[in-house]
Amino acid sequence: MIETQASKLRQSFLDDPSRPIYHFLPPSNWMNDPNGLIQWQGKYHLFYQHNPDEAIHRQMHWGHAVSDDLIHWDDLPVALAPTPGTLDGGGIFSGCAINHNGTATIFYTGVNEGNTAQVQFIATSSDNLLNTWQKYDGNPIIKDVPVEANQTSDFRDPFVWKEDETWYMLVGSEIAGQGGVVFLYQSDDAINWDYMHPLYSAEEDGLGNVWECPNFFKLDDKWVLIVSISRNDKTSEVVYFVGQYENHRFIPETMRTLDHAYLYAPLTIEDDNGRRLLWGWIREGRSEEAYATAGWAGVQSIPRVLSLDEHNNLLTEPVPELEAIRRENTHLSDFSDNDSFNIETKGLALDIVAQFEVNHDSTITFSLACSADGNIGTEIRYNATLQRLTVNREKSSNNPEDEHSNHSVEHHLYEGETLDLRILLDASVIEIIANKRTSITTRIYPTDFAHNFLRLSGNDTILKRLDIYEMPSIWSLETG
Ligand code: DQQ
Repeated sequence: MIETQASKLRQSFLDDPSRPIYHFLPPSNWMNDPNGLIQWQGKYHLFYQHNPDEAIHRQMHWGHAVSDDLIHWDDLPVALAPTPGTLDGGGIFSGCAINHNGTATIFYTGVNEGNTAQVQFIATSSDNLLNTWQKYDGNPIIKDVPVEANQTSDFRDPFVWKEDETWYMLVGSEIAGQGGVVFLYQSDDAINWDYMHPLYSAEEDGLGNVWECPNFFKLDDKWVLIVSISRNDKTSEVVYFVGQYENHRFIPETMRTLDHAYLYAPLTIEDDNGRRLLWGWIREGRSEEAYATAGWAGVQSIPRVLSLDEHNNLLTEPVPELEAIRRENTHLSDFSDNDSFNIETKGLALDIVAQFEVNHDSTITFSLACSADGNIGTEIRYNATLQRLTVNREKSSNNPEDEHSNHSVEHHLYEGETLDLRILLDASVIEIIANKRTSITTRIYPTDFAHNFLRLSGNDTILKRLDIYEMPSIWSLETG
């Protein structure tokens, strides 16, 4: 019944050219952060910040979907809804899930109706599909913001892990006048929690006001702290620190940006194969009016496998499971030319894998989603002289209300390295990952598109490999 309703809703958006077909998004309405990721009895469960009634960020619930392969998802009923008149009456904000001695347990932030307090809640499920959840009678399990925060309104997004027999929790917050912080708690039973101290905090301005959605985990022989930085000027950024963890204090060695555009509030889990997987919310780049009218907003990234290199770079790669759904392939290798190569494809759903040998004056440009008259198109360009990767969205659509700003970041190649690009284009979504370490995830809203092009220029710029796969819809829907 629920599934039928969900597929009817999905069906109703089939003619919307901006709606992705191989990325996860809810049947309709609003979605933001991934929540409560857990592999339970072999199946991957994705919960997500969701407004089931409209396509705007209001009255947050946890939506729910389940998958066997990380790519195809079945919609399940909304997992958690606010209880009016209680401390989560204003919304169920972000959090995580754990296996607590065989019981699936969710940790989330409850927001009261006046939106003046954020407190930590738990809920448990006793059915195998995690369809139904019971909020714990003794909620909230953590009510007061540590005094040193010097503020009482921002305190959210619990992230829980186990070391030996002890549970630890991070909660994102702000130390007023100083900046973002992640507070550390410990517990023997995952219900009663003792505050310890900040695991880490911003030591200077510029690292944001509130740190949201913390993640903390060991990767190889280092520890990684990911925080989503929210600034009072409404800008935001996801950063990761790599360092050491001693005596329950984090000592960072490096800090870098995880994504240079729209990917926000990521959440990670370790799956049964021991892989650390990351999902991130890809926000909209069109006006609130446009997405509220469209009836849907927000997309999840394709889950990415994380690893570290010897330079403390956090490497991200779309899960290999994505490769199993690839369709027609255009393959080209050892092509070096100053001309442009026209990539003929039927739609706007592509997985592109490209490798180039570059020289000091090489320029490599993909022009995607171009209209037949050439007036519309989005350029992804690597300039080897400047060592910069740029996404030019000035002509991405002809709607001035859409965001048209460019993203431009340094991308240095190490000695002897080729330029390796992975580009996932899916209607309005573009995920670009260069050499696994520079990520630009953005949105475009063309309504008129016919071609894609690749152009190489400069001496000795060589295309080593280009594979362009057309991608199918992950939903079984009937097309007109
Ligand atoms: N989104 C949630 C919060 C989180 C923010 C609310 C990050 O829990 O801090 O929808 O996007």
